[in-house]
Amino acid sequence: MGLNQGRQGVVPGRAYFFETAMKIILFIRVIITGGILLLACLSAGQTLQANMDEMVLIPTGRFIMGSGQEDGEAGPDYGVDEEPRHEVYLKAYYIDKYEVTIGEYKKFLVATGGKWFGDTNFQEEYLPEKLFNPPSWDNYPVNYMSWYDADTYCRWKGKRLPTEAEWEKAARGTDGRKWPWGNKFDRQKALVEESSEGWTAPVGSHPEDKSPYGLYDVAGNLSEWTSSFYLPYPGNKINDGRYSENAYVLKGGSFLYFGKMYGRPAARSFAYPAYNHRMFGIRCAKDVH
Ligand SMILES: [Ca+2]
Repeated sequence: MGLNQGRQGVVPGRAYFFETAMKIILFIRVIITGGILLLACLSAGQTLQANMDEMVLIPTGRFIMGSGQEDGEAGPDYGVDEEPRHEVYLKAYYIDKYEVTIGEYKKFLVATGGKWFGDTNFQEEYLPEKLFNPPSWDNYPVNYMSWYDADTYCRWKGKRLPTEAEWEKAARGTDGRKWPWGNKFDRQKALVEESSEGWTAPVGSHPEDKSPYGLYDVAGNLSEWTSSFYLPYPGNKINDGRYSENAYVLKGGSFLYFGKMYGRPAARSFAYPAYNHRMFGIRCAKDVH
């Protein structure tokens, strides 16, 4: 009995020791794995945030701007205000790879004490708080931007709004293609009226809506303000009275615009600078020094 008792006393002791050791090892492994996962998540988040502010260098050179008979029939296939197709020479510049996000715009509001007013025409239906507060919206493009909002934001970033020509070259490349991906329209490649469910999408989430220079969401998501007045191109004789030095050109289609017509980088739309809309967003440019 004494021997058995002794053995019984020894065996449970070893089991307890090994069990405890295994628990400690398991605990350490859980801590290490959790730490690695946490670091990975933080790293991914930082990378995403850093990328949101990334710019692309557009090199010096000529590109084909506007539209002409090569693009079909004026009216049904392209706007008469896009005529004629013409070559434009631009010096090198930088332009944002993505539309400015809500997350990036929040930093501006915090730093300047500014307010985001949202859609002043539909305040009850589209409260800014509805879009602004949830962190999950941070990678969506900031919208309801007036020209003044867009211009002020870009200046605060040490940047500026692109000219219409700079925007079109960055979106279209140099070869005169109709859409960023080529000459055939495909509603699934971009967030445009034909493919959207009535709202914006996180920037860069339509990888095929990518320009030859690597800009995302140029055919869709939001239309973007430029620093150019809405005026006829040299050689365009058609004037329906809409041209104005009080209105600015917006470029690119949107989730509420028909992509087949307005998703083309050559397409032109315009608005007066104080007007904001849920289709209007920002992409900034910068000089090369
Ligand atoms: Ca866009």
